[in-house]
Amino acid sequence: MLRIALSKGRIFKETLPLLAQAGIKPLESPETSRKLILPTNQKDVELVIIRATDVPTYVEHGGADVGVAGKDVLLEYDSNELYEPVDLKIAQCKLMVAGDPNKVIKQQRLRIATKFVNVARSYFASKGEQVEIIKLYGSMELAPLVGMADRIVDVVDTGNTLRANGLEPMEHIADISSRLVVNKAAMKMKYQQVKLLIEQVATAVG
Ligand code: PRT
Ligand code: MG
Repeated sequence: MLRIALSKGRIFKETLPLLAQAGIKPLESPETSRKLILPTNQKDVELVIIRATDVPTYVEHGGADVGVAGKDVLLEYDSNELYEPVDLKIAQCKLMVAGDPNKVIKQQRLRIATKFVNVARSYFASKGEQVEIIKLYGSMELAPLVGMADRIVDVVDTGNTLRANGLEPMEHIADISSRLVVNKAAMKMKYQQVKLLIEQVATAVG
């Protein structure tokens, strides 16, 4: 059995055509099914549907053999135990520092609200800036509005969410796309199956 970890939403939608090119089609949709394990048309391939931020954890610990995760999630997870053989070029966005550039900042240290605490810490450290990191799990845009933070670090696509909340993209940290990730043991133990999947998916990406 080859188990593939995916998150619902944009990653699932954009991975589906790539899996189809590898001959893999789920028998149910995660949007309508309550099942966490979705069988596919190939009896030795199944999909597990989990939170985007849990994908590297499942793949590293063998809960899944392979998975699809955003580079933002992988940068934050920061593991040496995952292979990252294919850039799928899907779910593209940018990791950015954002804020209200017109707002006067009184604190000596910038207060940064983010769910990407490791990425934010190392980004500001690389600039030689001492900052205070405030960990959030979502809706980062709210933190500057209520005066809790001076900046956020978040993924930005169109920037509409920032603008709708009076914020602007200010500094570019990294270009983001989703990656195929592979468990190291699965790479050895299921070499033929994993190698074929990598090749077919890489071909589908073009
Ligand atoms: O939703 P959940 O908390 O479970 O996890 P998640 O938000 O990480 O999952 P999901 O499915 O929303 O995102 C999965 C991956 O998609 C992320 O890890 C990124 O790699 C990638 N991606 C691409 C994005 C976006 N584009 C994106 N626009 N992830 C999130 N967004 C957010 C953005 O932060 C903003 O809040 O979507 C909103 C709209 O963006 P704008 O800039 O177009 O307004
Ligand atoms: Mg989301």
